[in-house]
Amino acid sequence: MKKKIALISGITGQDGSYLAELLLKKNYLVHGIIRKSSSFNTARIDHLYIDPHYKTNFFLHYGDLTDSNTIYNLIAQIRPNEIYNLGAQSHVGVSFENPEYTAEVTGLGTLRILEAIRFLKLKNIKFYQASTSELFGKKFEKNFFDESSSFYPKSPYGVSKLFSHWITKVYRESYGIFASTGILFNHESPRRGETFVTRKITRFLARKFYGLDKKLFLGNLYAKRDWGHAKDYVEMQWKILQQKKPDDFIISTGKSYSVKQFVSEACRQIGFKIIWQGKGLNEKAFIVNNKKKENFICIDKKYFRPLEIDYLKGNSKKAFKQLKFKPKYNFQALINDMLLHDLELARKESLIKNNVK
Ligand code: NAP
Ligand code: G4F
Repeated sequence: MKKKIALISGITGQDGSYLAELLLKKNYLVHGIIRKSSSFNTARIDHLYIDPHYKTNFFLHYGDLTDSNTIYNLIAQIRPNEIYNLGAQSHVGVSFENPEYTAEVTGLGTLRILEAIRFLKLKNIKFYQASTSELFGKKFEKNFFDESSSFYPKSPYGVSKLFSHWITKVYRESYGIFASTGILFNHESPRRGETFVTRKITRFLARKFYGLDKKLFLGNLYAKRDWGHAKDYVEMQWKILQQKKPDDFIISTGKSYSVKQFVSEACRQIGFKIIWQGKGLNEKAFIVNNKKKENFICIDKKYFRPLEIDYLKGNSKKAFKQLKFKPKYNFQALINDMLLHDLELARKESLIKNNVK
């Protein structure tokens, strides 16, 4: 039987790497778009790479979502059955600093792919757009967000994603393209970028455990997020494209925790006894050891955003039913997976440091 061909933008990212693994296991030929960089940016997918001089199902191509010609040429040449558009400037905080670039990549990048599909008249192609809970921003009538909730993005990133979300629907309805979206709530993993808050916390705590770091500076401790595991969520990205009809799906756990709760749970798991003291910018966390208190977490206002989404909780009833979505990781198991990984990294780092001394 002919193998299915998938093209993934953002293959070097957290989700791209897990999705590539999943599709290879399902016997796909997997093509990924990577950006030229002066240093290697392929750490998350290096284990999948085989020199194309030998037999492989995994192929990488240089390209960029800002470069229409390359996107068009790659799609024309590869003729994929499924395209997963995961590429994005995906950091909400950074989008306030680089708004125009974020709109170019995270917004217009999607249009460039859809235009290529339209021009090439690739009728049987299926397109997945990585939409986000950052489309929502305001609690309206319910205390959760589902497929019928109103959008209210609160960052250049959120607005760029809203453009991508709607343009995907417009191309579906205007040209009959099989174009679907997954409105995914926050999902994390040991492969999460180190400037996102969860990984920043687990990486710091693990390094602290081995005496490699002293203090962590955070922003808003009271923002609440619905945190799932990336491994669970990429499976849904694939399932969304296996449906008979293109559609939009919320993917979330239905539980919401604050950043502060994430810190407290991670400390509990690693064995740090902590107390919180103070308020606002003076709020601090201390490790308590034999009646001694060591301050190890402080607030730095530079990590606050000009505008913040205070609360996110999803309702994935539709995905539970239609996609048979059943997340394997809850909040505690997610933190455990991240901590175990980061403890091992820190252990190796401390061995190297001590051997060098
Ligand atoms: P990520 O780790 O930040 O990965 C982003 C990917 O996009 C990387 O491979 C990056 O390449 C690539 N990229 C950035 N700019 C590009 C450009 N100009 N042209 C081509 N590729 C470019 O993000 P993620 O967490 O895997 O998320 C995957 C997608 O889901 C993103 O679109 C994100 O916005 C969306 N999303 C994520 C979450 C979440 O909680 N993780 C939730 C909802 C939606 P480099 O490696 O070279 O930087
Ligand atoms: O980890 P974050 O940067 O993720 P955020 O902003 O929720 O965005 C992530 O999830 C979205 C889905 O909802 C994706 F679409 C997006 O691509 C990305 O993957 O921040 C989480 C919360 C925020 O409220 C932030 O203000 O943590 C708060 N926070 C507090 N201190 C911090 C920090 N965020 C970061 N990055 N760094 C801090 O020191």
